[in-house]
Amino acid sequence: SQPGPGPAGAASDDERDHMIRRALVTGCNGQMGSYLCELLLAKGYNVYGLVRRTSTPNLWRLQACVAKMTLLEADVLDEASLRKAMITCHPHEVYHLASQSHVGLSFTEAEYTVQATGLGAARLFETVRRCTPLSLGTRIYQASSSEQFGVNDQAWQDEQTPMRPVSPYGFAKLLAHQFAHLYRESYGVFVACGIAFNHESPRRGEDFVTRKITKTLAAIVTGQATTLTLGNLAAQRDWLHAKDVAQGAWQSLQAPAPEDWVFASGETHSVEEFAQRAARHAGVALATVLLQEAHCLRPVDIPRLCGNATKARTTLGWQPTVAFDELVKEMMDADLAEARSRRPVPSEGPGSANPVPGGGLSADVPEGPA
Ligand code: GDR
Repeated sequence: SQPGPGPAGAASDDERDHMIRRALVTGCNGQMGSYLCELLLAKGYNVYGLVRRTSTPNLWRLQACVAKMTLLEADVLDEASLRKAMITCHPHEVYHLASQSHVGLSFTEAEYTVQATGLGAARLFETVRRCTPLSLGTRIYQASSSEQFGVNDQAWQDEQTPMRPVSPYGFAKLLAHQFAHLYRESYGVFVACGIAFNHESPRRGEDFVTRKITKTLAAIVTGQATTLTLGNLAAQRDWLHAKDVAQGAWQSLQAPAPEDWVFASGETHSVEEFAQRAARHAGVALATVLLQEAHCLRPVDIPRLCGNATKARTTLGWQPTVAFDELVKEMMDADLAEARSRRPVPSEGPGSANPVPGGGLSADVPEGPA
């Protein structure tokens, strides 16, 4: 636990700086942010989480750790708020995860995506450069994305693969990635870029395809939905567990120099394959519930992504710990458990002793943008 500033023998600020490292996590309440905060707390860091003020609190993913960390309110679109957060915590390590992270949505909110995901990162790097003491040598992790590669005909993608994104989200992430290189090369700031392939878990947002599949199948099993509506079933993605990417992010900031790192499983599976495996695990005949609809298709979609993480494996000793099948099973099991706990209990007539807390789920799981 953290040494308190007692009167006698109390640690000076300097001594404390050496004992306890401070980490600032932007987007701490997102999927990867929550796993990263847990990991940093377990390693003894003083963890500060940056959250954007919203009218409805969105901290459910931080249940296990929010009491042990400090939340700071700031927005990557607002420089003054970032500056205030940076001066409050003077972090040794900054993990920049905050972003508009939905590829499908970026086609309809392109300008906002470039502002938040692209320029937001540049704003954060500049704030670190200006507001943290040079002696601290603050290190930054930039959450780069496999979406930056765009459509390419290579069997796999690594740190050297040319990036030709095809979505506004991909452009915005590439902009942030290039700003990271600029701060690294022009100002000597330690900015490592983790080029993460699709990372999933039971904490995944419900509009991403894996979680949409497991959540809807669970609703079908429990009689709360009848169909699963998807877009491009043929798209192939390299899926890994979000906690493995969190581990890679931390390792990339412990490396001797700031570099780019691919975090991927090295396997690729189609959306249809993910849905098949999840359905088999849930005991649903996929063909009887699956619908393909045009509104779930994107104007352009990358047909195939498969990462080569040899550099991270050999240099950092990083490796994914959760195989594809286990990932599907973990997500499916979590959604089945959640759906069963919410299943409306059959009414025994007026004054039933079994009211449904929160009213249960609506008839169909709402669909987000593809
Ligand atoms: P992606 O993830 O765009 O790869 O970006 P997503 O899960 O949204 O899509 C994966 C693939 O599934 C296809 N698809 C659908 N996608 C959604 N969301 N909804 C559908 O109904 C649907 N039907 C088919 C998509 O077309 C796509 O081919 C994710 C995000 O987490 C990014 O932030 C991150 O940077 C990258 O992964 C790596």
